[in-house]
Amino acid sequence: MEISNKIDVTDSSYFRMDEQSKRLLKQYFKIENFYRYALKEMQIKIENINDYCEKSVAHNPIHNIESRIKTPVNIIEKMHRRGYEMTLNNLETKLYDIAGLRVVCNYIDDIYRVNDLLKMQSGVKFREEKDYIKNPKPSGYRSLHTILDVEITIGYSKKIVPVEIQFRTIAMDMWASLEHELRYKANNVYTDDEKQRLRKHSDDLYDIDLSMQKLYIRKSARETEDD
Ligand code: 0O2
Repeated sequence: MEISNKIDVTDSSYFRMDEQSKRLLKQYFKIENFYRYALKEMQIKIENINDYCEKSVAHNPIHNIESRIKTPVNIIEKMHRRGYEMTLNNLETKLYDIAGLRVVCNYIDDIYRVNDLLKMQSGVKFREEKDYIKNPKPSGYRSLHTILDVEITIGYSKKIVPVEIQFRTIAMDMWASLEHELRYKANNVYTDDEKQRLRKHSDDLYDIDLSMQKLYIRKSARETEDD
């Protein structure tokens, strides 16, 4: 069965899916490569920005980049949760995070610099931005989410493909990774006390981010004076 190459057929969520969802996944798998190519293109653009910064200001803003395609089960879950009809057109025009990159930066300023430079790149078009650094989620989650459209051609077909880029510092990434592990893997529901502790840890890490950035700015200023 064609679908078995793309999905873990032992995943019980797949068997529980209604026929419309299964049909949608079959259609999606035919265009999935557009999302893969969009990820690659966007990642190269981001790596080039990192190189540019290293050469122009002797500083690598990026610590590491991760990429992922949303799992088929999560795509269907999001379509259901949002109440969208299970059509390929809805999937293509309403889900912007099928292709996702996580860009972990060294300092908060680096996030905004790389994001600005990325939005200026040729071949990408800005769609939307959610700034959970300036406006953290009540959980304490901090990141800048930017959605950019990139035009992808495969053979004779062209598509405009959205890519979600999550920018975070190392500290924000540590918090989000551990919180994700605590919440999802254990299927955990937090008590009020645990919620407060998680929020406080996020705020403390943000203070550390600000302080590390000040140290970096001071060091850079000293180096400029020495020149
Ligand atoms: P995955 O596997 O990374 O896709 P959504 O929740 O997706 O329906 P929306 O508005 O599209 O709603 O997304 P939002 O809240 O802007 O961003 C969702 C993604 O941000 C999540 O993806 C996480 O990667 C991250 N995120 C948002 N809030 C939290 C949080 O409180 N804790 C952690 N650890 N991460 C968060 P998914 O959905 O987890 O899945």
